[in-house]
Amino acid sequence: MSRTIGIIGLPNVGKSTIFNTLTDGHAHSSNYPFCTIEPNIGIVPVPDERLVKLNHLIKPKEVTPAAIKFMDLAGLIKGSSHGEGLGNRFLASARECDALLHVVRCFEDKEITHVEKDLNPGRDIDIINIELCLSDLEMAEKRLEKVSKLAKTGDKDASCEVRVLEDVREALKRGEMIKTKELSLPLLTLKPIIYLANTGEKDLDRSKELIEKINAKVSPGNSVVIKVAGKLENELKRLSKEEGNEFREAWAGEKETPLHRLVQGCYEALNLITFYTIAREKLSAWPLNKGEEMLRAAGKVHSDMQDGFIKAEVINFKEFIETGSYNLAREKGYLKIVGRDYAVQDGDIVYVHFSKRV
Ligand SMILES: Nc1nc2c(ncn2[C@@H]2O[C@H](COP(=O)(O)OP(=O)(O)OP(=O)(O)O)[C@@H](O)[C@H]2O)c(=O)[nH]1
Ligand SMILES: [Mg+2]
Repeated sequence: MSRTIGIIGLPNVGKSTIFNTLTDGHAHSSNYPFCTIEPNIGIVPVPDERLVKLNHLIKPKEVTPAAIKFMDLAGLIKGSSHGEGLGNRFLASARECDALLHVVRCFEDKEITHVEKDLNPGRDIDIINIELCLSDLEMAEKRLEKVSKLAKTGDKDASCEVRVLEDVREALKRGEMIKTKELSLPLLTLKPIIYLANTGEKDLDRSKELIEKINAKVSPGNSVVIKVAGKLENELKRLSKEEGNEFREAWAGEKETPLHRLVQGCYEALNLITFYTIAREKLSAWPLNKGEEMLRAAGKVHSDMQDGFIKAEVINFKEFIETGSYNLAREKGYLKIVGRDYAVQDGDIVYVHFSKRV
């Protein structure tokens, strides 16, 4: 199952431009606030060097990389949480996402309208975060009203939820992003956020200065900040992949594509690892939450594997590559037989034994 990343930010900050860079898509992008109305959706394969190496070694008939889904949403403005602009529709789509990619304008261009007039990434972030908080506050209050009634009838679970919701309400009123894991509400402020500085194509020093402003805003350990020169990246698509990579490295000292860096950021923010399966000449990569057990991993591949799980064979990518073949790795004692509770590690190559129920 691919994870969905919702692209949010003020109007005209380059969300659709970034979406097109990431997905090779053709979302409409222009100097016109609220240019995007309906969400654009793009599913892209996750760049994965380990998968490339495994493919070289094993030469399967088919290779299936993990996928990630990007949703390019309408711009948010002050008051969106109360229905200004395209507010409510946008917020409903954002709630469906696993993480939010918050695009912040860091490019100077007198020709492109800034809805808040001047370039100020810190202020822009605050505007969006306040809207997220206000929208969540409305949701939390509605829920609180409902569970409070239940709590009055003596329902213990409802009483606990009331206490959690009251704390959440106070935090949201202070404009804080929520970090409690005890709620099942799809709060926007609970979602991991990746900040993307959409930097200009001209002045690198000025871009650095603006990115510093974003770094100062986000709490360390909580969010990931990456920078992408959106317009420039779209222009690089006209070059060959190699030429584009050379240009990017010479210009910004970056070896990896924006998609590559962003996916790394998303995996970090969502706490994801990758495991691999090789079965019936098919090599596949799968995302999994860090710490999840083998039984869950088996279920991601097929529900039959979960229901009839017996045991799994595991070799880690590093050991597989070191020996160069499954059989040699097995001879060297790298193959482990594990049970359903084994915590799957990043890079594990997994073969599940299961009995088919009839
Ligand atoms: N100079 C410059 N212009 C950019 C950059 N990124 C985007 N633009 C321009 O800014 C305008 C708005 O870009 P979009 O990608 O449509 O912005 P958006 O955030 O999707 O806008 P809405 O959908 O209206 O909310 C377009 O004319 C882009 O070409 C950039 O890095 N540099
Ligand atoms: Mg747009």
